[in-house]
Amino acid sequence: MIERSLIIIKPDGVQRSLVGEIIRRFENTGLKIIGMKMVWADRKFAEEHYKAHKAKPFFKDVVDFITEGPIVALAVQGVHAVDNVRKLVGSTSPHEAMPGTIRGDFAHLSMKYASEKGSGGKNIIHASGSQKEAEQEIKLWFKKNELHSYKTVHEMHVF
Ligand code: 3AN
Repeated sequence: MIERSLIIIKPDGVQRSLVGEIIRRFENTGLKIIGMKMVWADRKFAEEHYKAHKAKPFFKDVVDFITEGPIVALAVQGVHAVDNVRKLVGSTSPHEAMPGTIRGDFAHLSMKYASEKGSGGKNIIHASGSQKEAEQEIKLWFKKNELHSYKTVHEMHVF
C-alpha cells in the first residue's frame, strides 16, 4: 500500500510561481518527498515521458509545451500515493477539475479548447496515473542516488 508517484510541475506552473503553493499541498497531507529537482527537458526526453500518447493528435503539442521551460519534478511516497496525488491534482481538463484541487483552483481551460488552439493543454501539473506508470516515470526522471530514504514526523503518527 506504500506507493511512490511522480509529479511534474509543468512550465506554466513554474512560470506562474506556483511551485511553493503546489508542493505545500502535497506536504500538508503527509506525503513524503523522496526526490525533487528542476529540469529543462529536451524533446527526446519529453517524447520518452509521453510515449504512451505517441499516436494521439496532441502528442506534438504536449511535447512542445513540456519543453518550453523548466519544470520541477518530484517523487513522493506514501499510503496510496498514486490515488492521493491524483485526488489533489484534479481532473485532466481543468474545466472539470473540482474546486480545491490544483487544476481546479489555478486553471479553467478545457482540453477541447487546448486542442483547437494546437496547445498541449496548460494544466499546471502531471501526476502518474497508476503504480506501474509511477515506477516507470520515477526511473526515467530520477537516478537511484537522487532518491532519498528518511523518516518524516507524519510517519511516526500515521504508520
Ligand atoms: P493526465 O496528465 O491527467 O494523466 P493524460 O495522460 O490523459 O492526462 O494526458 C497527458 C497530457 O496530455 C495532459 N496532462 C494534457 O496536458 C495533455 N492533453 C490531454 N488531452 C489533450 C487534448 N485533447 N489536447 C491537448 N492536450 C491534451
